[in-house]
Amino acid sequence: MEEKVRQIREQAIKVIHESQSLASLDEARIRYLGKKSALLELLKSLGTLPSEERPKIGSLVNEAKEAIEQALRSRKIVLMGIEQKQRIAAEKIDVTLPGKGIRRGSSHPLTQVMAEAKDIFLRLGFEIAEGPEIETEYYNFDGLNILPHHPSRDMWSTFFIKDDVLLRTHTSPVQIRVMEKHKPPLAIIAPGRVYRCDSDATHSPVFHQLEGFLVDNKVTFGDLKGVLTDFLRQMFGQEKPVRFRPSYFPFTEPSAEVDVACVLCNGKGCRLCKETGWLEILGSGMIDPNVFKAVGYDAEKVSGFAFGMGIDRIAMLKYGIDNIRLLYENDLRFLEQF
Ligand code: 2NM
Repeated sequence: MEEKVRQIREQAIKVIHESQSLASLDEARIRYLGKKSALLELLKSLGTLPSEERPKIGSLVNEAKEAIEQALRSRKIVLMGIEQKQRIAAEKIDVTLPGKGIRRGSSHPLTQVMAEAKDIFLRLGFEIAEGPEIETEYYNFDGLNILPHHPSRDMWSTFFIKDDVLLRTHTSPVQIRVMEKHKPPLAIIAPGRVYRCDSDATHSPVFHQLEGFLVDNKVTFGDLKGVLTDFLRQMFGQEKPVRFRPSYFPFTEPSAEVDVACVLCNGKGCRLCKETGWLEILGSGMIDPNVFKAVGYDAEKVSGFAFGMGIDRIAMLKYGIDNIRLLYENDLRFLEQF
């Protein structure tokens, strides 16, 4: 009997020390201390022993039970420590690992060129004005001295929405609206989308313009030349030759178109500049007295210059883009280059 108790006690403690998880430790507890354990069976059979042996065996069984309970407690502490370490190791996050890369977007080439042009004029003291893209014939034509049956009205292939309502063909209506509301001195630029019924490699039915004007007492053609030359040098490079050529617009008199030396051949002559050595960049002129009359200014007292340029054309020249559609198709293989 004594030997049996000793064997159970040794085996239980061995199994407890070798158990590798809290779950198997619990199995060992049930096996050695549970209702069906050998130790409990022994205790139940004490009655079959001679009475003088009972206390001795009884206390041996109790000692074995306590020793097993003690072994369970200490093994439990060890296993909880191991399992916590494993859990922490499994949950560990290396915050120094490189993250998943985020694809970075970039602004559209038209947005970039527009921002560059705006910045130059803002530094020169101009302010930005905006206006509606759906306009009336008055603001798009008549107010600009483009009269109803004047042949120059054909210069702008107009999208009409209905009689007297159209998509603006230039941003000049913005300037008329600003002049109607405010008195000189004024230095304003009007950037924005404009529409013309025209479509080929270099013309899109929707495109972008930046127009502007400066009105004050005694503004001269010299002021026009100074401001526009400075703008073009900032835009195309300080050394780039610039030239002013006489031209015609209904809303300016005199009028001039402004060229810069070709961005490809710098004046030698090539396919891009059609062998002229020059690229036409903007239109300009001294605002016609009829425009001042239309907005209620005294044409005897104020004078001013105005100008306009196509942002799409400048972007195409600057980046060597040969088809305007590329600017509107939003093909990422194209846009990712900017
Ligand atoms: C151009 C060329 C020349 C222009 C004129 C005006 C206004 F409203 F002040 F009369 N705004 N824009 C103008 C002048 C536009 O674009 C080629």
